Amino acid sequence: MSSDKIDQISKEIESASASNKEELEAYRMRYISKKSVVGELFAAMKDIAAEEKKSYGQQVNEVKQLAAAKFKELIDQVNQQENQNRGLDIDLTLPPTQVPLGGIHPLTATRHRIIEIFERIGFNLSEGPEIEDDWHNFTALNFPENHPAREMQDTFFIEKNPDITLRTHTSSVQVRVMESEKPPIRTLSPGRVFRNEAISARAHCIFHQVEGLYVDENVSFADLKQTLYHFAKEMFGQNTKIRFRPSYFPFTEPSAEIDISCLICGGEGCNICKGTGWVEIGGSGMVDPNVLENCGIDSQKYTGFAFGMGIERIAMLKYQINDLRLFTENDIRFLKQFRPLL
Ligand code: 2U9
Repeated sequence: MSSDKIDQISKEIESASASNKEELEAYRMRYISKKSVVGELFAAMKDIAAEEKKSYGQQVNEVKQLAAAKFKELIDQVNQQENQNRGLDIDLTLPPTQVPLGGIHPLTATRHRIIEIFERIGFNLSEGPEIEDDWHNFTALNFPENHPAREMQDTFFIEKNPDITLRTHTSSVQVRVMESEKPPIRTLSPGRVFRNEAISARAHCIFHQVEGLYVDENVSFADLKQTLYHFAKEMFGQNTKIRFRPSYFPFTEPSAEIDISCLICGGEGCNICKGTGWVEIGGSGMVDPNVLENCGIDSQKYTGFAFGMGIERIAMLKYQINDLRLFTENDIRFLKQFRPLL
């Protein structure tokens, strides 16, 4: 095999080109593969005279390296070319594909709005455990030993241990706040609560509450009324009216249920308010002195008001949702009716 032949192959390699995968493969077959012309140069080694073997071997190795370097260069060229071609397929004048945006869940939006309203008038947020003991969920809150709310049909107990429950309200969080802080206390506790109820359009065994507590010297029922009136107007509109109906809760005395004027008919009477012109939004009252004392607060010096609302109930009124189960079914047709994140 002559040097001329080697030179000729080198020149061929130097001037080789490829503009697609097929030409690249043809190059590989001709100059890289075992059966390539370079392969043949190696095979011819056996016929080379002993004294020339070294120099011949060097030349052939150089051709081999040249072929490999050129191959790499051609691969890069072809890849680049293909990317450019792909780029040309894109019509830049087309409108972009819409990426569907998620929305804020109506319960989250309602919780945020409630918190925002109370934070602006000086309430802070407090959180506590969902698994509670009897003291924080019932006893400190003045529930009598045989109160029906303690019974199995209303409360979930952990492994039949009557001392450990899933909290039935977030008042337990506020007991913890009073035990660890001194008045003035102005706190809001939103959270998940659990009751042993059958699931229907109007009830669920898991739902969400916001409870508020204000304890200081000279806190009065008038403060409670004004605070909740302010909340109702901010949440449901400035024309909203509010009324209090006497009620009973073990933890407040006196106690009252809170109604607002019906959002749908403005008080005229419709099927949402069952003709009364009023809809209930929660309960409230002055914190029972026993509860203050149970939490280590001097009931001679301090008074307090408290209130509680179901977040589902507020969201149902606000967005006119008529079935509680919609909140947890994750039906996209329901969820996408709510404001997107943007
Ligand atoms: C402490 C003392 C008292 C919170 C209150 C209510 C009245 C009430 C219900 C509304 C609908 C719960 O979600 S619901 O079923 N809540 O009627 N809650 S007063 O009273 C407290 C809280 C904490 C230490």
